[in-house]
Amino acid sequence: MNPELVEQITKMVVEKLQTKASVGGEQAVEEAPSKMSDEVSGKVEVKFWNHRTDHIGAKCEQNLGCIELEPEKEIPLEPKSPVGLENPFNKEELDLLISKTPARIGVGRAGLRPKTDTWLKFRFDHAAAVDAVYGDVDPKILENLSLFKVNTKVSDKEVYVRRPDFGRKLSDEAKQLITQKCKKSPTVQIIVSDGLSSKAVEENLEDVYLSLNQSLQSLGLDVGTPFFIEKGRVAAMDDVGDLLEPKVLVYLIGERPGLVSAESLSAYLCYEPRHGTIEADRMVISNIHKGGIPSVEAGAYIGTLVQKILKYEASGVSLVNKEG
Ligand code: B12
Repeated sequence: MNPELVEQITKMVVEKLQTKASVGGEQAVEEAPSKMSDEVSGKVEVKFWNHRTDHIGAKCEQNLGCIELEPEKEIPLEPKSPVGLENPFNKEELDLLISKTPARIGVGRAGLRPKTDTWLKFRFDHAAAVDAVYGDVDPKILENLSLFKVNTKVSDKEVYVRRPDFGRKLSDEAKQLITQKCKKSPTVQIIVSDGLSSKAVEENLEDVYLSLNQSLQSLGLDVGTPFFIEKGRVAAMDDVGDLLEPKVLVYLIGERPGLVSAESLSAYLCYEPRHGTIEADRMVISNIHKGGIPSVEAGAYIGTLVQKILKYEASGVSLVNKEG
């Protein structure tokens, strides 16, 4: 996306979240970026799935870095996929259910089998998921963002899939390179990994990264030297924490593809990650993709979350406990 547009949107989201924080107290920073108007977002399609209208306004379950949804004016009654049932018992109810989920419901069947359309769509989505896991990130994207590349202890994708523990450890060469090239003890360290979807990185990284940086800059935070970890797992952040000792680490990583999206990115955050950090002290903003949280808004939002983590000197469950 064009950098000026990214800047404009980032500024708006950060300002909005901060205004809400000053008006509504601490809780407001947790709110998700809302729908941007079409004039501002240009071609950005902002669409949040709003499955649980009854939970609107409530805090997320366990508060683990969840994003709250803003109330939608009206529930779209248009079905997201054509109803495959010829004579549904209650068509209105079925349309309503379908409008609330991207899951494959109401697709009908032909005898005992799925219909051809349904089956082909399933095969297509499954192939996209496999490609996302086994593909590599286009090196041009890393070049554009000046990210140097390091490896984990994983040799190839088969090993990556079978041995998550290898993906959680940096190789010895990686440790050397990171120590040589990166600024020590930054306030914020950003790292990126293909994780379980290189497609997620290709589709979303540039926008998330740009708006995250702008958001951190506008908050006056000092950012370290970013880099890319090939075939990394979330807990590889602990090795990076030991080496660089950042206050907050933001880890942008491809999510395990589902049959709804194969290009979904997550941002895992942690205050002072170190070897031995417990999972409960990490937090995640997931579902960053064009059918979920749009990348530019996600980047801006992550910046404000970093600010909150710094304020409480805690992340994940510890942050929730400190917030009270
Ligand atoms: C696989 C998965 C799991 C697996 C992880 C198994 C493993 N060792 O790989 C299991 C079943 C254990 C799991 C558990 C939980 N999960 Co989960 N999980 C996922 C899923 C489907 C994919 C994650 C992924 O691709 N990660 C990237 C790869 C590369 O990471 P990895 O290094 O291989 O594995 C690590 C991460 O997956 C991480 N992780 C997984 N879930 C969660 C949740 C949170 C809050 C955190 C901080 C980390 C985390 O833990 C793994 C070990 O370090 C996502 C869906 C999504 N759209 O992202 C939900 C998702 C991330 N999980 C979620 C939740 C709520 C949980 C639980 C809190 C559920 C619970 N009530 O116990 C726990 C917390 C686990 C934790 N580590 O703290 C939510 C988070 C919502 C949010 N925005 O906060 C998601 C988005 C699902 C959803 N839509 O509700 N999860």
